[in-house]
Amino acid sequence: MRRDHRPAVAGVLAAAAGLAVGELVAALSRPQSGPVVAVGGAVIDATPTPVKEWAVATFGMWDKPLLLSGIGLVVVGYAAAAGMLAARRHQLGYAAVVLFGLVAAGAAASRPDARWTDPAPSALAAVVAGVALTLALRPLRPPPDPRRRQFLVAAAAVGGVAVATGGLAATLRSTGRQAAERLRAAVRLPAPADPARPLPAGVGPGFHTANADFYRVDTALTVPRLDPERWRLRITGMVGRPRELTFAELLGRPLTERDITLNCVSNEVGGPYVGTARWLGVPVAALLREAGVLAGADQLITRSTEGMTIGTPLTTILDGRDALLAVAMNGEALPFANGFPARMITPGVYGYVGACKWVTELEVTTFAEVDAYWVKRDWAAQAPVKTASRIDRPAPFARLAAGPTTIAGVAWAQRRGISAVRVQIDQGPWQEAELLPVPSIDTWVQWRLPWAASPGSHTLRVQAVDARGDAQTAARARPFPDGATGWHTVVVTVT
Ligand SMILES: Nc1nc2c(c(=O)[nH]1)N[C@H]1C(S)=C(S)[C@@H](COP(=O)(O)O)O[C@H]1N2
Ligand SMILES: [Mo]
Repeated sequence: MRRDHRPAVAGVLAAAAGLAVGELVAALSRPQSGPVVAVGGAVIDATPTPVKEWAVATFGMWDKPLLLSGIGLVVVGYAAAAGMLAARRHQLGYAAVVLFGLVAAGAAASRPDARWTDPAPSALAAVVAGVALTLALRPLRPPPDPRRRQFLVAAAAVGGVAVATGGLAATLRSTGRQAAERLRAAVRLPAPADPARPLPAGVGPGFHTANADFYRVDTALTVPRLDPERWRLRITGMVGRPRELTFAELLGRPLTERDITLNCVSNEVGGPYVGTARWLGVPVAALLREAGVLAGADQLITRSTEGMTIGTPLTTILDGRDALLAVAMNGEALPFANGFPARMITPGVYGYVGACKWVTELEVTTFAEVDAYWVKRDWAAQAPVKTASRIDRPAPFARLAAGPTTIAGVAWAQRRGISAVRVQIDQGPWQEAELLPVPSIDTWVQWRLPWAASPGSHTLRVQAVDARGDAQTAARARPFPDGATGWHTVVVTVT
């Protein structure tokens, strides 16, 4: 007998209809409470650190779309199985649907920023999927119906509901995004009370990373799009005067503007997770001093709207460096992906210990009391940036013509500064590269070295020295737990 695929199809269509209704209700209320995003967020938080590290290293910025596709595949397989079960043993099939609803609702309820209503879209999705499954399977009940038509009609009806509802949910989401973009575009940035130094003459192109090219690393499956009118910043914990600020109050304070390089601890040697921007923001030290930090406190936990916690040593923020609660990046309000309306920027430490995006709370506390998100996952609590350098030109495995050319790249050691960059070609002597001028020790340094390229395969190696005279170590280390080390090496072919 030919195998009957109709129950499996019914299961998949019913799941699609259920999820579409769940996502529609979420789009109307709280987009992040949708079943798919809730489950994805829970998967990200529960993924063991080595797996997460591997995913970021292997897929880069594609990690989130791939995770969502993976969840989609699992749902399709599960729904097909539930459909086949339901066709044979009713109760088992519906138990599978209920289990699915419970898992999604549980994921939504367990998100750090969950509200009590958040499981509702998932619960509704399960109810709709159950009803749709019943409708789609009814024509297949005994006695056997020789005509295929009834099943096709039922399947088309369920599928139609899924497509129409899913389309509506997607439209609502995009309308919401446009409304948010208008609010962001309406932000008027005040002039800085303490402007950045003009860039020194001779700074190369690409010193500032354009906002569109700036790397993005975070755990947020849906980018938070906060309304600046409703946004509040709370200063809490071990302070004498807890307080709450509006966005307008934040913008009304004296603002500082600085060029600062930000990099991710997950960056491999030679990797792309580093960028330099001109940030405008409120000095965090001033905010904390006004609030009155109590004796014994040693950590600032910055908390974001979607539940991230980032822990920064208080000494780091209060030692005179330009730790900013930034509201602008390269002359415009922060892009949503980079933390609108406000984010931390702490020169000299990796992003996961000093650069919380979508910030809503500054909590003064102790390291003994609170482990931040990544510290709970075994990354180091203290993570000053390690001295690093990268060859950008020629690109790895480039083919270039013999003759005079330039080897160029960047090097960084925020808070210490870079005093020298050396390049080695094959087994030759280390050669001193030219350093282009920089505005401060908190940014990367662009470097270049002329090279008379001869035909053949060549290995280029780079090494930086920080301004204290400490050379970048050759020892290869993975990013976990406190940042990669090793010399960036590039192989090129000259013809
Ligand atoms: N809310 C929130 N803030 C966050 C993160 C996050 O996952 N959520 N990731 C941090 C990490 S690991 C880095 S490296 C920087 C990256 O900032 P960017 O995406 O603007 O480049 O943001 C930090 N701030
Ligand atoms: Mo990071």
